[in-house]
Amino acid sequence: MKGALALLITGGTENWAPGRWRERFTRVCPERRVALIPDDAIDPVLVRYAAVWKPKPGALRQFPRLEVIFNLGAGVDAVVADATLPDVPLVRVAVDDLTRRMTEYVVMHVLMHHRRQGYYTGSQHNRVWAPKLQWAARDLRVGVMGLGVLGRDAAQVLARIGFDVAGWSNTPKSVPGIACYAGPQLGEFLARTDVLVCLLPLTPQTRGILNRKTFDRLARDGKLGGPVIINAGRGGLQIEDDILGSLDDGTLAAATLDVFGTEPLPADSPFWAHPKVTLSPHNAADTDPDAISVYVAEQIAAFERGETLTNVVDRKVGY
Ligand code: NDP
Ligand code: OXD
Repeated sequence: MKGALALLITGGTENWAPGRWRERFTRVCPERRVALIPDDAIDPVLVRYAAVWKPKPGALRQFPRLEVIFNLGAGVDAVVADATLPDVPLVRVAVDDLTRRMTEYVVMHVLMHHRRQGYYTGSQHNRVWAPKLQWAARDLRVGVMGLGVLGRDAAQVLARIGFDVAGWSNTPKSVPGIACYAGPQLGEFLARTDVLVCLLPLTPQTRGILNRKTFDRLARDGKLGGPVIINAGRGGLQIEDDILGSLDDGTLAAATLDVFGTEPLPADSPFWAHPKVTLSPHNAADTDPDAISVYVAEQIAAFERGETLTNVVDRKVGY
């Protein structure tokens, strides 16, 4: 029997129901023991691989012969925050299935702002036939923070639709059709942005980057009557009081938020009923057990053949 795979999944949502993941992994790894921790009893010495989503801090220390940790999502902030994380390669998710789901979300919300769908939904509700002048996609400047696996695809699809798209990353990039900015060019990037899409990872450098100072630097001469933000990265990237204050004083015209500092979003959060906020419950891009279990099984098989793991996280930079 090959090295065992331990699943440590804390989710609390339908998508992260642990039994669902155990069923998929058992199917795609027929030659190895798959144990859902803590439900299934297993000798910890047999465990060589762990597939995790928000594991409890310290939980991976119980496996003395662990060789690889697979994070079942793209963002690893919750895992790298654990100072006791075993010093073995940490692999994150980067698969087409997840990328396409995120691009759908970003494109849908950019289009909703661009085509003023909130206004037309209100008009329908009030039985009002009052079309407004519609500008072209090329007249809207979209700026994507993070030109990684997800940001790059979303930026390219937005550009294909016709938007005037720029991206900002840590290191300089060249992406066809996208105006690329990096590091200290943040100010220039923000100054030409009407819709700011955030697809950054949460690291010590990016924490709180969606703050009032950032919003103040966005373009104010765009078609939407003020800049708009869309955050589908992590809640820790945003200063929530700054978003609310900026919406209320007109610094921001609207916000689409998929992620929050506290999730689930508390029932008394002002975001729920804010007229300028569109929100979703951290499901911009659901992690699909079918696609991801196959991705992990293939990586383990490659690793056991002596090949290099892909999408290994740089623990020093945190993504
Ligand atoms: P990647 O690691 O592929 O890309 C991250 C990008 O951010 C890179 O372009 C990187 O720059 C850039 N970046 C990182 N730090 C900085 C910085 N300090 N300044 C400027 N740019 C920076 O990640 P993914 O695209 O795969 O995922 C992005 C995030 O999306 C995840 O970390 C996760 O938090 C979130 N996510 C949210 C989901 C949801 O449902 N809401 C679902 C999936 C992911 P460089 O290329 O130069 O390194
Ligand atoms: C992820 C997520 O990081 O679902 O993959 O948030």
